[in-house]
Amino acid sequence: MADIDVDQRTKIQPKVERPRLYKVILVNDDYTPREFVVTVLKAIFRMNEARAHSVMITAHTKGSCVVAVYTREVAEEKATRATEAGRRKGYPLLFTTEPEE
Ligand code: TYC
Repeated sequence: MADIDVDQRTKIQPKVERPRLYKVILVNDDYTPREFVVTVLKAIFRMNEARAHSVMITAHTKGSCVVAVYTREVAEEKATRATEAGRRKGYPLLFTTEPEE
């Protein structure tokens, strides 16, 4: 067991990378009712009415808006659930994800 002479006082500190985070982005369209967008933001992203309304209006006026930032799995799961909520009602509502810089 004494093959390798390792100095026990030398602590190797491997660099621990933080998991990359992903933005969920709300994309504007001309058909989904504003109130429905607000309802989805409240239900899936746990926003209050004022915050959900503000995010919806930003997407409406600028074309898109960052909703929140999560680990990749959570971001993709929430974006998919939110997009499907619109699809079930026949709306083209779209949430996408993209990695943070
Ligand atoms: N533009 C839509 C309308 O005027 C409302 C809307 C806002 C839709 C934001 C999608 O991401 C969106 N009814």
